[in-house]
Order: sequence, then C-alpha cells, then structure tokens
Amino acid sequence: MIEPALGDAILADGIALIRGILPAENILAQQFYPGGGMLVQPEKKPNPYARTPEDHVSKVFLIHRTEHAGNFARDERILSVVEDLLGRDLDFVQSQLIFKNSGAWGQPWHQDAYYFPFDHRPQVGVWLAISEATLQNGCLSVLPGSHKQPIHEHLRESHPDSNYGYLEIRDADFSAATPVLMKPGDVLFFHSFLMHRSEDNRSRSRRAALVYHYTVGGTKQVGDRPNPVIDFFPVRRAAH
Ligand SMILES: O=C(O)CCC(=O)C(=O)O
Repeated sequence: MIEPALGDAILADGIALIRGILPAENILAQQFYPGGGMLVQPEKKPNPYARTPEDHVSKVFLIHRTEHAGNFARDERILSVVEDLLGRDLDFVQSQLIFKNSGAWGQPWHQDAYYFPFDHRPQVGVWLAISEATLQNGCLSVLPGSHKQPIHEHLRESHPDSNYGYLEIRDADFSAATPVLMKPGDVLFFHSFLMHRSEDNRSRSRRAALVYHYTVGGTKQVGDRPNPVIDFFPVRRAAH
C-alpha cells in the first residue's frame, strides 16, 4: 500500500504537463503531443463530461520524467518486490499515467510482452491505483495462470474510436477472467505474459492509474521497430 497522496501528486504533475501542451480545440488532430520529454495521448472516444484538458486524455507516456513519478520509480517498497521476482539487477523500462476518463473504452485483452521487443523476458508490471478501481469505472481484469502461455496473436480492435495501439487477443478462453478491485494506493505486480484487460469506464468520474515496467538489468530492444516509449535506466545493481 502506497500513501494515496503520492498518487495524487503524480497525477497533479501529469495534469500540469497536459495543461501546458494540449491545444484548446481539435485535440484529435495528433496521436501524441510531446512536451518535457513525455508524450500525451488523447482519448479517441469523446468524454461527455469533459470540462478540462485532462478530461480528454488517455495516457501520458514517460511520466517518470516528472518529479514525483521519477522518485517513485526508485521507491524501495516497489523495488523490493520486483527484486524478489527478477533478481538484484534491475532496469526501469517504461511508464504510463492512465486517465481512463468517464466513457473511455477499456484496453482489450493483451499481454504486455507483446509490446516489448526485448532480448530478455519476462518483465514485471506495476499498476498503482491512483483512484479507486471498480467494475463500474474500469478496473483491470486478469486471466489467472495465463502467464504460462506463449505470446498470442494480437489483432486490431474493432471499436471505431479505439485508441492508437490497442490490440486484442481473441484466441484464448477468457471464462476464468477475474476483476481486480483496488483502493487508492493499492499496487498490483504482474508478469508481462499475463493476459489482462481493463473494463470500460461506465461511471461519471475518472479512474486514474500509474503503470511501470521493470526488467533484468542490461535488457535491450531488438528488431528494426523499437518502441519509442521505452526508456531503460538502472534502478538497482547487485553489490559485486
Ligand atoms: O489501466 C488500464 O486501463 C490498462 C492498463 C494496461 O492494461 C496496461 O498498462 O498494460
């Protein structure tokens, strides 16, 4: 459990960034808005309750470049758990501040490892609830045991206003799907092969979360289409 005020401070840093760079109109003109070394991705599905710029945002990538999120990337409470899973040499991989505003579609079934063209697997995902996450407002659902399966085919999602990068697995049995209900400050750690999705936000308020990924120290991207939101840096090294 992380103090909810820390999640609120991370969210406030993200909102300050967004207010500085998002245009007042025609927000869907660009897939991403760069600023401060980060990338803001607008939500494609309109939010009927939008009043502020951040009400139109899906995600801020590379949010660990802001103050509070940057400190949290090295938080001992997080690293001690990740170390138990991956060992004592750890690199940070990427970060996302997810807004999931009212009306937003959930992210469909996927495995994070699909998005990580790396020479070492698996990675560990860390999902911090900034707001409460409920079935109504778009909590995660996971498929227990699915981290033992290989990477499945990921297909383009069928919603007309699906967010950029949302791909879905269709060739798996999701009948054992389990929702993960969380309070602000709760943290979920998960294997990058674990199939998961998030529910649609059918509530009138935001469901905010921070997502980090960690990997074994020295992991590198492979292939000719490197992921632009990857930012490897060491967060822990074993004493030699
Ligand atoms: O929080 C969400 O809405 C989706 C997060 C997720 O599935 C991910 O980051 O891989």
